[in-house]
Amino acid sequence: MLIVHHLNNSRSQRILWLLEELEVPYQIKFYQRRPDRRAPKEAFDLHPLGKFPIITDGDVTLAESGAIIQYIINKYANGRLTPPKQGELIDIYFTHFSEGSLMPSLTNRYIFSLVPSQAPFFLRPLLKQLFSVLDTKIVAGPLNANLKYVEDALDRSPTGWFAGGPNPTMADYMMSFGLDTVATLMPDLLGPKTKAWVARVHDRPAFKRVSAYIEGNPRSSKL
Ligand SMILES: N[C@@H](CCC(=O)N[C@@H](CS)C(=O)NCC(=O)O)C(=O)O
Repeated sequence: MLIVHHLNNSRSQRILWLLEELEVPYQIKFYQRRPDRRAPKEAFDLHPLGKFPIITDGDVTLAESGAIIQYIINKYANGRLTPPKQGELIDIYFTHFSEGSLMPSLTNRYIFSLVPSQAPFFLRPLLKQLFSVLDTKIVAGPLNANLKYVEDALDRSPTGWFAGGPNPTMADYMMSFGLDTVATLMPDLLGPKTKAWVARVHDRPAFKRVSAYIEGNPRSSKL
C-alpha cells in the first residue's frame, strides 16, 4: 500500500488532498518538526535529502511533491484529472510555478524574518529593522508580483480552478500549500479571486477529511 510520510504543517498536505480526492487507499506516517522547524533525522533514513513529502509505494520511494503528484496522477487517476484542452498549458505552467516561483518567494520572506530572531539578543532590534528594509527592497516585489499574476490567472478562469475545468487539476494541488500559507499568515496579500479559490479548496470534502485527520492526529502514526 502507498505510504505518505507526512511532516506536520508541510507540503505533504498537497499529496494527502490528492489521494483523498482520488480515493486511493493509503497509509500515513506522521513526523514532527524539531523545535528549529527542521525535519527530524529519520527523514534521512527515507531519502538522502531528508525533505518531506516522501512516499513509498511498493519498490518506489519518491520525494519532491511535484514528482509525487505527477506519479500518483499517472498511476491512479485513470484520466480523472485531465484538464480541458484549452487549460492544458495553464495546468503545466502553474504546476511548475508553484515550486519554481511562488514557494521561493515565500521562503525568502520566511528566511528574512527568521534571521533576526536567530541572532544574539542584543543584535535583534537592529537586525529586525535591517531585514524589514531588505524585505521591502528584495522580497516584497517578486512576492506581490507572483500573487498578482495568480489573481489575474484565476480571474480569467471560467470555473475558478487554474485550468478552467469543473474540478481541481494538478496545478490546483500544487498551488494549494503556498496559497493556503499566504491566506493564513498574510491574507491581505491575496486578491478576491485567490481568496475565493482558497475557500473553494477548503470546502472540498476531501480537503476537509485531510484537515480533520491531521488536526486529530498531530503526533500519532497509523503505522
Ligand atoms: N521542492 C520540495 C521542497 C521540500 C521541502 O522543503 N520540504 C519541507 C517541508 S514543506 C521540509 O522537509 N522541511 C524540513 C527541512 O528542510 O528540514 C518539494 O516540493 O517537495
